[in-house]
Amino acid sequence: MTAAQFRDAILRHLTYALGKDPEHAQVQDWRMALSLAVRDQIVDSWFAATRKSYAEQAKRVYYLSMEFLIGRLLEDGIVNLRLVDQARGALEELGQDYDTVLADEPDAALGNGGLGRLAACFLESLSTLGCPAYGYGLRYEHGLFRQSFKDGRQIEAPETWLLQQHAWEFERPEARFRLGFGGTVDVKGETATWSPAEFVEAEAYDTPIVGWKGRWANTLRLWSAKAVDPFDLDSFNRGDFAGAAEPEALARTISRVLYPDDTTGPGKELRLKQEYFLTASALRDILRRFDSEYDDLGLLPSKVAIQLNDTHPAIAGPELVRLLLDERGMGFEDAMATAQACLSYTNHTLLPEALESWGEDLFGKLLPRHLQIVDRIDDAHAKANPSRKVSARADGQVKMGELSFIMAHKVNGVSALHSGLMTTTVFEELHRLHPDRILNQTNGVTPRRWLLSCNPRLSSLITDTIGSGWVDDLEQLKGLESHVDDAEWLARYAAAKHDNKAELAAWMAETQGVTVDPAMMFDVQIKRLHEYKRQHLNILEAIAHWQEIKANPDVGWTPRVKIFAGKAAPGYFFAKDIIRLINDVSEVINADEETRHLLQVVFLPNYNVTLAERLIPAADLSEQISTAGKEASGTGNMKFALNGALTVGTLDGANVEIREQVGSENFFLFGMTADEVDARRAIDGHAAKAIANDTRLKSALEAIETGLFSPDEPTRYANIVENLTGPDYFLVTTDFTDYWRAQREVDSAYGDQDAWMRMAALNTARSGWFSSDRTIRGYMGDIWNARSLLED
Ligand code: NBG
Repeated sequence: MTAAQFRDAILRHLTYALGKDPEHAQVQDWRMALSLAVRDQIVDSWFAATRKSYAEQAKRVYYLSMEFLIGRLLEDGIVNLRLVDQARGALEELGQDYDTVLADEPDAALGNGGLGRLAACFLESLSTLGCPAYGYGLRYEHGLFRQSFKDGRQIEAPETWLLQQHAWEFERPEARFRLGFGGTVDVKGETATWSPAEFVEAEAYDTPIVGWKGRWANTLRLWSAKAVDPFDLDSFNRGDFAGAAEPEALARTISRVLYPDDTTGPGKELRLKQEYFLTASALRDILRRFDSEYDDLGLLPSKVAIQLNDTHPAIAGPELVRLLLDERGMGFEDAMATAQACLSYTNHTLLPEALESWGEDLFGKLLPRHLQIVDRIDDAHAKANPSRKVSARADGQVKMGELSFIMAHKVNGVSALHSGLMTTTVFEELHRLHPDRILNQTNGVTPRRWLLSCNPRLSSLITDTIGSGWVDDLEQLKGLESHVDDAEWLARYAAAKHDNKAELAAWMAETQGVTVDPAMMFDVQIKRLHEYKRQHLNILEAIAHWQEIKANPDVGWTPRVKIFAGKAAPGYFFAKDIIRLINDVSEVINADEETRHLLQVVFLPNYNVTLAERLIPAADLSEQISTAGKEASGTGNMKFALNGALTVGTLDGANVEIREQVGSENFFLFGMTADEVDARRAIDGHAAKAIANDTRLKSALEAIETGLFSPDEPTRYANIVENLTGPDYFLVTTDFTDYWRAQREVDSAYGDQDAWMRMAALNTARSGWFSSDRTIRGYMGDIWNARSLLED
């Protein structure tokens, strides 16, 4: 497609699909017209892929996830179809600025963090690899809240991405299922008839997800909740207008909001309803598609692979058994075996508070038949494993982790360390009973979005150097290694980084009113706020650093700017206090004329995928400083390394593998190991001991405690100080000393820019293994037994 053809397509859509006269079109009209022109191209490969999947009777992968953090899709589509030059040229001819038009797209924040973004990277890799697959999720009207700051405090506003038009979804009014909740169960022998008390309808919205070079496109199918009878005419006729609208409002609640929490189960009825709504709609859709092709349910496991993204869709086990047993006439044993052969489960966290469980009263009230089936599953498992102590039903709770494990033929962790810890902690006993079930699939990120598209400067240097094969064979980046000692090449690498930093600095000046010098080290920590991720360790070190600069101004400090971004769950008050503390510290430090050329702190509001795409290419230092054993994997850590930021990090999650890949000499390691953490926590008064041994830590804590950063309210951070000087469960104080040491090593390394850039380039060259293409190949081979339908 030429730029001229593209221009004509844009004009046609603007005029006839959107009904806008080019004379009066606004930026969103151009964005929509461009999107529709791009979408046309995607639809062609989408249909071809679907036809081929049917023609070959291929096995399909179904990825069930409560979150898909897809972000913007327009640039993704343009880049994957390799239409960047044409799109740019076409818009130019039409008098429009390409970047402005792209920036108008809403960022679809249908996820909280890593788990949701991983699901989005996986969809893109599944399409790139030509593996027939569907993502199933919920079409939240309101994604993750919009964050702003008032006096340093986090303010949450509802996110309204659907108010801005976008072109990516196709509503499918014909793809509807009626789902029930509550009611009664009439048991007859093995089977039962469930008569729900309440019904809601699930309607599908399809978004095509196109892979690299547009060779394949899979579907993301998101369900929206609708009332069975949207409007109560009787109430309306009585003049009760609110009552008339009530059925619709109630039903819609189910897909209205994303739970703003990625590590704690809110334990609410609505959340369980959402989980069942997603899972039950997906399973009906899967069986409907299966029925259209086959009439032998015995074939199900060879045609259908269902991946449970964490325990949120764990109700899939009992629901699939119920459908096979009560509605399809299969015996219980066969139904359970068939379901197990189709299902597999990914665990994303070891934090005990995040392992879902539901009170049996709530569970039985909403899903009475499922509770009976959970019991049968659990009994069957107990009978087959008479020595077992663990159970999917304990203390009046339905335990979704155990249930998922029992109902899956494979269970995976998301980094080598995490998968190992699963076998010795949460799933120790189940692992002993089923030693072949747990395996590891280390996370990955799609190089199309997280290098090619977000970092055009570095991408074109790479392509100039080794050709473009790296885009879908990321290990080819190894070919850069032989260039890192070529001064001229390294200067080009450094120039790309510098220009990315200058661009970010200009953006920060323009949109945030913050001035930073791109020559300073850009030290970045971006992720959800959580005590285990230890943003407070980072800010404590910043305070100590500032105090030390003031005490010794002339020792040749390396100038740095610490950049933070991330949201705290609205009910997680400690995390919100950390945000406020960082903002307060930032205000004081940035106002200090003596030091501001050496140290600045910036907290950027409303972290999302788009902001990550802006920050990561410009980062020098990547902060991956979680308490060892707590971060299951991390994926931001991979994006940073790929884009040439060096990591300061603990031996946690995928940091371990990153360090192995890039070389320990190109990674700043500090802190305790996961084993040492447990031993240290057992020591009485460990925090007090750590503080007594480190005068810098002591005085940084004192500065907070005495209200240096909150003079109008000196006790504002009493909670944080009490925690850190008392229980300090996440061992911030113990790791502080070594963190400080590592940071000073970072400083001196950064002082030698040639050596630093060489290390950065080696990080890029050696991060090829962290492509989500590699991860998805692992799932396809080890878990799904699925194959690519692309011909090479
Ligand atoms: C998160 C982990 C991350 C991991 C992502 C994706 C949850 C429950 N877990 O470490 O905290 O990278 O999952 O696997 O969101």
